[in-house]
Amino acid sequence: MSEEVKKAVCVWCKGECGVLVHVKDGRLIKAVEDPDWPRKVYPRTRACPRLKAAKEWFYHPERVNFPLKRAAERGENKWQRMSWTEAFDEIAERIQKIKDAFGGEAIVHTQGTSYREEYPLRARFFSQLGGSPTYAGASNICFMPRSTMANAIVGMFSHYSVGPKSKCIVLLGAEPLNARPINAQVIRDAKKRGTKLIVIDPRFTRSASLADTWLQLRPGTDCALLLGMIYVIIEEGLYDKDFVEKWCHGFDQLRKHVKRYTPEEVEKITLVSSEKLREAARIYAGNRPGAILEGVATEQSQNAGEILQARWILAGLTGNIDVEGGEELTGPHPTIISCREVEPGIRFSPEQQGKQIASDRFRLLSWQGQRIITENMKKVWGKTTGVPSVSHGPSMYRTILTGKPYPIRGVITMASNPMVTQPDTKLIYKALKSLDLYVVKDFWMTPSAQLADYVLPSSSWLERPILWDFCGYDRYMVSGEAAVPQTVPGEYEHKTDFDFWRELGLRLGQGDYWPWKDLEEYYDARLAPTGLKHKEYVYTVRCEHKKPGYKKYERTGFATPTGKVELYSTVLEKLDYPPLPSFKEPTESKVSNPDLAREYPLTLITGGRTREFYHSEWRQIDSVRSRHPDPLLQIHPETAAALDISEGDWVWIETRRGRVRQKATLFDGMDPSIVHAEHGWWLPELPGEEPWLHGVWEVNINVVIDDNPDICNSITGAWPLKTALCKVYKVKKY
Ligand SMILES: Nc1nc2c(c(=O)[nH]1)N[C@H]1C(S)=C(S)[C@@H](COP(=O)(O)OP(=O)(O)OC[C@H]3O[C@@H](n4cnc5c(=O)[nH]c(N)nc54)[C@H](O)[C@@H]3O)O[C@H]1N2
Ligand SMILES: Nc1nc2c(c(=O)[nH]1)N[C@H]1C(S)=C(S)[C@@H](COP(=O)(O)OP(=O)(O)OC[C@H]3O[C@@H](n4cnc5c(=O)[nH]c(N)nc54)[C@H](O)[C@@H]3O)O[C@H]1N2
Ligand code: SF4
Ligand SMILES: [Mo]
Repeated sequence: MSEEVKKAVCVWCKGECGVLVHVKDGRLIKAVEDPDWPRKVYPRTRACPRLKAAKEWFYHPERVNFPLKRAAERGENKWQRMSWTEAFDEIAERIQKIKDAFGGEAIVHTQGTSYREEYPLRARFFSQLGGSPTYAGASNICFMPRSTMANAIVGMFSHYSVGPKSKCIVLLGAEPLNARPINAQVIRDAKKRGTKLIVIDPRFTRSASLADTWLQLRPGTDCALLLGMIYVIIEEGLYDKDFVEKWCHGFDQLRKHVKRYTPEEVEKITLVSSEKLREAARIYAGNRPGAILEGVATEQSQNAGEILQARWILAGLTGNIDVEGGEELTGPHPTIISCREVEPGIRFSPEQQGKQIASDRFRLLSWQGQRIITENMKKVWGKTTGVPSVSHGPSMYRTILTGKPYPIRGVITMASNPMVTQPDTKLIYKALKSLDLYVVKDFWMTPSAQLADYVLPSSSWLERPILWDFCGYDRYMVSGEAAVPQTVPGEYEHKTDFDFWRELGLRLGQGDYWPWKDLEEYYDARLAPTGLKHKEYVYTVRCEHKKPGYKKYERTGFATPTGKVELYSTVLEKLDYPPLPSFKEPTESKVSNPDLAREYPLTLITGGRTREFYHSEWRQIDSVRSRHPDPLLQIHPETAAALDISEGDWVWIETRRGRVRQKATLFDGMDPSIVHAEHGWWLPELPGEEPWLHGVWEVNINVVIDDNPDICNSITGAWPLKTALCKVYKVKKY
């Protein structure tokens, strides 16, 4: 047969690039940039190392192609092939056994990054199981805090909504030039038009090199910095008086509250000079409309909730909300049934819902906060995006170990790799090893999969249709850019995640809840209100972005309890949190713990994105790995010299929790007291059996990071990934 070329959208990272997939005789030949794709990204799609490696990835000899069952003790890396029917039957039986002995909540789920579109299907499975509302993963530190806080303060969310009208962009703990190819292009274009760019980052990033002003703050002090900006904007009268008067709730309380955050006081905390802070506040308030693009550093902080709250207060004060080029608010898609809407967490009985781990403690993202937000949203938008509630991973792993408040005996891990991406790896390891049942569905034998009883092969985006609706937010859904057909017929025994939940559900008496026989039928059902089938949708709607209009609040009010932008948050107050944000010093810093800092004098930031890897993925793909063979620790040349460390030396990074090694690379774009380690590292080339577990104890920075619930942000549950105290020294012999 001749070669076929199919249009698709790559979802291997946040580029969402239009691609052409070449297929011959049912085999993938290559995937390349689609020259007709209307939206450009930076770096260009054609330069993407992952896309170039598509075939290498797809047919890699180490890919898991058949269901596997453990054939020896856990961690011995001995496996036996089995059929899917056997796998489903056995797993369903073991789930039933756990449920009978300990209750449905004794089986939980760990989930991964947000681009796996079908993950809300787990809610369907678990609610019908009479099971656990506990799903843990990255959600407390990635995307959910920012979207939920936006929902709480302004009643909807705006995500990277800058455009030709934007006069100012603030990058707050974000580095889109590495992490977000779509937004990187938008920012470069804006810069060319003369848009002001403020970058708030302890490191001199690629974006910082484009900035009009770079605020080089001390890690973990964003909240103080933003409160300082709020102070300046209020005291210098730079705020939008009309908007504040008509549309903001709690201005007087805010004004009083920020009195203590004078630029001079804030300088002492953040180490950003008071002049620079004033300048930044004036640029931001004086160049409207503008938007703040918050990155993951805001969420991976012990001050996460307060930082995000302050960020929205700034947007409210300046009247930047729901204006073109500012923070454009988007509602739920008016017609399409979003992936979350179709899986209402509400199906859990209140009694089961109450069993969500740590939902009493970290209340904003748990069912408690989501309930308030959902009600608000419905009032204004008529429906909700179906906000899912998020459980607290660190608390969940501790529950596995203690059996308190109830036993958890089974875990299903899908599209995540907790042994690499979740902190306190030693604790995760103990917890996973102690289970009665551990199931992992992935493409690879990851360090997490090595601890499983069953490892199940998965279909990649090339082998399954996709309807990527970005959690139901209109902006993304209208674009329709990620409605993709299956482009390569599945080979071996890869199955979609949809099939996994459905087949398991069918065996556990959930027949009524799985009416669609495959993913495509499921998408057809969700697209039904548009009158289009998934197949038609793919080719009809391609990367169009219909704007939902501006200043919609003038008609409807904001979807908050007061109908206004809540500078003073009644939602947080209802959840028993302070209604106004305050700065708290990180628990590991020279200021809060000088004794510890004597032994561990450096501040460790982790996880700045690299252009090659996506979290723990791609380490086994030679063409990608050869571009970035080792994990890198950025260290200031002066610090390195004092420690006799040279470029390329292997160094130990030690915290009070242990040590791992990475290779030193000298970088003078940060304070000498800071080092920056890459995350996501394991070494697939090392043996999978214990004690190696593919090098996870050697190079995975999360081995030395803490996520004790006692130090997590009380509002969002965030664990600190950017502020640990460490010391660094040369590896003597390796
Ligand atoms: N290639 C690639 N792309 C990715 C990913 C990937 O793994 N690889 N991951 C994806 C995912 S899931 C996410 S969440 C996004 C993340 O994307 P971004 O949010 O843009 O995250 P980073 O690129 O890590 O940039 C975070 C920046 O915060 C800075 N920082 C560290 N500590 C602090 C602090 O205390 N305050 C402030 N203000 N800044 C600080 C760091 O120096 C870093 O430059 O990337 C996505 N895109
Ligand atoms: N120290 C530190 N740790 C961090 C971060 C940091 O900045 N610093 N960042 C955090 C952030 S923001 C995030 S989002 C998390 C990410 O945490 P994870 O989501 O756990 O990370 P990934 O490495 O992306 O793991 C995804 C796994 O799922 C597999 N997979 C991919 N697609 C699919 C699919 O469609 N189906 C199935 N079944 N499997 C699939 C991949 O092969 C991979 O093994 O990491 C967090 N961890
Ligand atoms: S991996 Fe990311 S940048 Fe590369 S083609 Fe896919 S979506 Fe685009
Ligand atoms: Mo993330």
